[in-house]
Amino acid sequence: MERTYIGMGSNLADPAEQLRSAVEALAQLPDSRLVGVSAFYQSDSLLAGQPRYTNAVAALDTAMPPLQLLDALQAIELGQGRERHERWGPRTLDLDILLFGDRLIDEPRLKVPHYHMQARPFVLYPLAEVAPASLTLADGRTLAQLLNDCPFVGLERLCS
Ligand code: A4P
Ligand code: MG
Repeated sequence: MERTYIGMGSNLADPAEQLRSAVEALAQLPDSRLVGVSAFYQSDSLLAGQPRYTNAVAALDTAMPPLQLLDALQAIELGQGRERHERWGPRTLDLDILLFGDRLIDEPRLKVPHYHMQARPFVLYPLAEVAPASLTLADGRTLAQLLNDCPFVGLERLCS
């Protein structure tokens, strides 16, 4: 088993409910064990004119290889009505593989660590609830350092 962290986001069709359904689906994945789920956080979309997002991060241990996990996550997205019209468009559910053990993956369909995660408060603060502060990225920076460089601005932690 390897420890993965999954970023979850939604800004359509009752986002909190979308995330709760996604957590249930993650818990059902084969050869995997859901280890933890952060609180839900709300923030403005990075793109103007889109509804606010709700985000969370799940810790999952899995024996699936990375591309098989990606397939499984995309099946969950589709199962929850995601339609891909445009990249970065509003979505019922977005599941991103943030980290997969300590692997560096650079394939056409899968880049890990997930691009931009190092500077996104809506990724780092929920991640810190399910990962140790000593978690170290490939470039040697720890989660604690990343948080230090990423102010808690514009985030609202929802009571669960
Ligand atoms: N892909 C490559 N690497 C990965 C990975 N590590 N995990 C590929 C998952 N997928 C990965 O993804 C496009 C393709 O990326 C996939 O087919 C997969 O093969 P997508 O989910 O269809 O597209 P996307 O989500 O629109 O693009 P992207 O670049 O993932 O967008 P982001 O970065 O997720 O940004 N504001 C707030 N507050 N909260 C948000 O969550 N999200 C976005 C979307 C914009 N603004 C936001 C938020
Ligand atoms: Mg995505």
